[in-house]
Amino acid sequence: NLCIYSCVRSAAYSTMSEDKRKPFTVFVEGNIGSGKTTFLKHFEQCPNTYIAAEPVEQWRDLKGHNLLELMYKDPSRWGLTFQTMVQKTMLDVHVQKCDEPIKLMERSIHSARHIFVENLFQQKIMSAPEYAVLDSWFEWISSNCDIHGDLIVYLKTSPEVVYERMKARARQEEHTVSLEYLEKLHVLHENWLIHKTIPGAALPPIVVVDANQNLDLMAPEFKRCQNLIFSHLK
Ligand code: DGT
Repeated sequence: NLCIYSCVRSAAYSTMSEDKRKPFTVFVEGNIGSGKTTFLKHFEQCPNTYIAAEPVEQWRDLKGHNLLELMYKDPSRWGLTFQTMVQKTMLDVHVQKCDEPIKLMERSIHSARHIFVENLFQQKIMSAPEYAVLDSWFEWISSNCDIHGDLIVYLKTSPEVVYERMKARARQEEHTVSLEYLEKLHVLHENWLIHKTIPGAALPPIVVVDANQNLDLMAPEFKRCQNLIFSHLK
């Protein structure tokens, strides 16, 4: 039924005028190692769905420079440079033309701003002038570009669980990432998506998924989100 419904929806979508072609946009958010990639993989088989992976490879190789590595090695020197690149590449993903009625994004420009930039500033790793420059770009982008989301799927984890996962996957750049860092990112995610304490951050509806359990066992949870996302299609 879902499949027939999506085909009808897709046919209707393709006859819409260009300016009405706004896909139902979902941001998949959560701590490092929370399972965002696994979640998106689940949707690869779904019809009418465009999956936008996070542009990590662009951060690892910008004309031969590994900005992700530089940021982890010396965040006070490279934090602004890295976040500038993140903001630019995430904006690219937000405004990318999408011919499908559903668009799933791994993270968003919003988490870059409200989680990572915020953390660098709060920890006094990023200076106030650097923070102000990034923030003024973020404000300009918010007013002039469509970075709106219709739903956030929050893969909620405990820092200890993602710390173990991150160590197990052993991504080269992340070997210096501490449990303490993951705890700070966790608190920022909770403040943003659960306690909703960030002033001015307009939030779409949020689905919270318990992502602490083994990712292989999460198919039913992913299915629940899939049904919910498809049910939002008008
Ligand atoms: P997953 O599939 O949930 O395990 O997700 P990951 O860990 O592959 O992807 P993600 O987005 O949590 O992060 C990839 C790496 O990039 C990770 O080392 C954190 C880092 N990262 C992502 N976005 C930002 C950002 O805006 N600022 C900073 N400082 N780091 C970021």
